[in-house]
Amino acid sequence: MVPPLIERFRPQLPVSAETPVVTLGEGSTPLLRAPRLSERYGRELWLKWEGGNPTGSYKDRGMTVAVSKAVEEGAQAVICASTGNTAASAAAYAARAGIPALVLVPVGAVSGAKVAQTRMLGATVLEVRGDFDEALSAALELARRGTHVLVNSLNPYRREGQKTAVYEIVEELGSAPDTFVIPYGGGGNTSAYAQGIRELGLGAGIVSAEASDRRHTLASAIRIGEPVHASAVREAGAHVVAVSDDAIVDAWRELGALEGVFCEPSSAAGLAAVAAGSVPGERVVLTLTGHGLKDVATAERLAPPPVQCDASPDAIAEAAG
Ligand code: AN7
Repeated sequence: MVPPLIERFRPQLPVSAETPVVTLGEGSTPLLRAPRLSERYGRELWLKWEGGNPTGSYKDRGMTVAVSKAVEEGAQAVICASTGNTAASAAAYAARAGIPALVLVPVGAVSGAKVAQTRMLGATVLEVRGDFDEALSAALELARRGTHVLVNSLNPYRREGQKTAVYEIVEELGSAPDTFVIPYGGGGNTSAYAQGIRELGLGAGIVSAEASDRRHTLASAIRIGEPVHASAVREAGAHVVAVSDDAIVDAWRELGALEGVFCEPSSAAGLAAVAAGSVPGERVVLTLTGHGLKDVATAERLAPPPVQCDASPDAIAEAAG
């Protein structure tokens, strides 16, 4: 079994022998060569497949640290506002720790699969009449009242856990890539990658790919109007690239059909930035932040439809072209 993230990176994390390790076997995710995409875009592309985490997204890296520290510090419950993935991750790690999770999602704006996942994991899910930014403000205020520990990326332990993706990539490649490319929603992951790069003393750059229509993008995970970490993203020196929904969908299909990796639409924003010619560097790692099964409804809507035919070999051979 791969070691829990906290054990693998113990010296690099703010944990002690007293910290209870709340784990589901996160981290140590695949780093995949992308031969066909490399050919198409004329550089060496790698995919860091974060859909391989226990709840299907990179959030688990930060959540194992945030919930372990919350339990160490005596938390009775955790709270978050979420576009879906933080919700599922918080619910899973809270259940693992035996404490309740309160999850606020903007009503009607989150993938149904993520809400179902979060409900199955035993969290209390409140659909807030408002957008993500308003839900986050409410979560912050409730955390300030002291009843719940906030496990959004404003919790500094989240960044500590998430920076470990950079450690894994560099360890596996044997050196730093020229560029790390990640989607940009609130910017917590950009600031985590910047911290990893700083700690390892690397010269690598970051490209953060955001939706050009932040408030209405079909990539619901990054449907965030006001990124809370915008100033950290600026200070990190990340190169912010805006990509359209059409470009995201094209990139999303390419990742599936050309490399066999079914991610969620938001995760394809980085490849869309590559396709737009906005990513410098010869060796480039694209982090695919979440699994495609996280947003089945969008796949059902946009994937090539199946063709119906009779159950005879001739009819099937003909229909298959
Ligand atoms: C798949 O779950 O904000 O720039 O509440 O789920 O660190 O915000 C999710 C964000 C990229 C953006 N890819 O990362 C939430 C939430 C996926 C995501 C992002 C998210 P940040």
